[in-house]
Amino acid sequence: MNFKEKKEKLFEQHQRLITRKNKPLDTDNGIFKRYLHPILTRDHTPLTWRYDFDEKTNPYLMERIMINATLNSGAIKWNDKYILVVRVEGADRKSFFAIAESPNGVDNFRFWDYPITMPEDVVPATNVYDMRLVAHQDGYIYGIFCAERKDPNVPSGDLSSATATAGIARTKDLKNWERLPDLKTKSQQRNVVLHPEFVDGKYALYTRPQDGFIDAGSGGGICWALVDDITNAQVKEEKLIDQRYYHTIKEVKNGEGPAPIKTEKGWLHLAHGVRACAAGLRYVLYMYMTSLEDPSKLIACPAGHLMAPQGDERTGDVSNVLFSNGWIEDTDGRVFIYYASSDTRMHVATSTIERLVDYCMNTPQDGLATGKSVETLKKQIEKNLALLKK
Ligand code: M1P
Repeated sequence: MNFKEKKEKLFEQHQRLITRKNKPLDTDNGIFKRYLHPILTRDHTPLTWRYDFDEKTNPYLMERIMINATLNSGAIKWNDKYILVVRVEGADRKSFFAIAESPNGVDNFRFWDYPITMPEDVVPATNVYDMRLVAHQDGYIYGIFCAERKDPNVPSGDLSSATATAGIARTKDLKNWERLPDLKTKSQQRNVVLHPEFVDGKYALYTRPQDGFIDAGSGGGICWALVDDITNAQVKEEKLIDQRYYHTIKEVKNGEGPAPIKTEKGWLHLAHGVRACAAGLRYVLYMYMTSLEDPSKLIACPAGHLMAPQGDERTGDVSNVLFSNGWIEDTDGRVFIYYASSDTRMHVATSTIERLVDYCMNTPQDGLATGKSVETLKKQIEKNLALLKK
């Protein structure tokens, strides 16, 4: 094949992949539906990012800039399009943000020509990732993300100690981003999320205080903090709202997913929980609800996970991980849950507000001990056997 033929073949294959129709899987647990294909993989990224199409400088038509993964994406419905701000990770291990849009939320995701140019804070970050997109009451769309830097306080030979801070940026058109100063907090922070409404006239944040870059340690869980000024955001006090417990899916760590969705019954939250096992850390998705009157007050916490890695989702760069930082509530009540598997690729699952609220309010809580779990199970069996005998 000559250069021209090879190039045409590449474009044909790419077009076939990005226009592939997706369909819900047959399995249905009544809560959500998974889909057959991942919605974004590294192969979905534009060929113009990866290849130099000049035969003189690239006679072998090599991939000059390789992409490693497309993962943890923020989401928003904007101008009738389902928009993801994707964490794209290059082969060089640097993540950056790029927008992919779809006409229907489940397939035909296409990247915009250029990635986002994110302005730096005073100290430039080595890496940025996991943006949560929030259309705030103040009229801006905010993107809060993790800004990672080499820890300046370790000996020069230590090349793996890092610091995690919440980077804050805002936009009106998703193209031009204004970077605000990073969030100032006592501890390191990842998984910081902006609440979409003012609370007592202040900006409200979900935080996840950490003892170090990886270790959530004494942080306790997902917290809540009010901030006077988002252009110079400072957390003075954090209130624990979703606590971690021994021998649960969130024993080691948890973190807020996307910004919560407001429903008639309360704020609907999606989060990730982490536990340790012989295979390493296991990340699953779980839900909880907080009160409309006081969004920092827990009103429903179904036991266990909503979604755990399944089938091909189990393996990837960081295996046994589901992570979500984006979902979209549609005008007809459908909810598109965007999640990444094993830090490698993006998927969608669909549900509705009604189903997710029902799941949160009517799934038994975790009794935190095996005896309690058996009691809960027996009650359901007893009820069913009586019903089935009629
Ligand atoms: O590798 C799994 C996830 O680990 C981190 O999440 P957390 O801070 O909750 O441990 C993040 O680096 C995330 O991007 C990653 O998916």
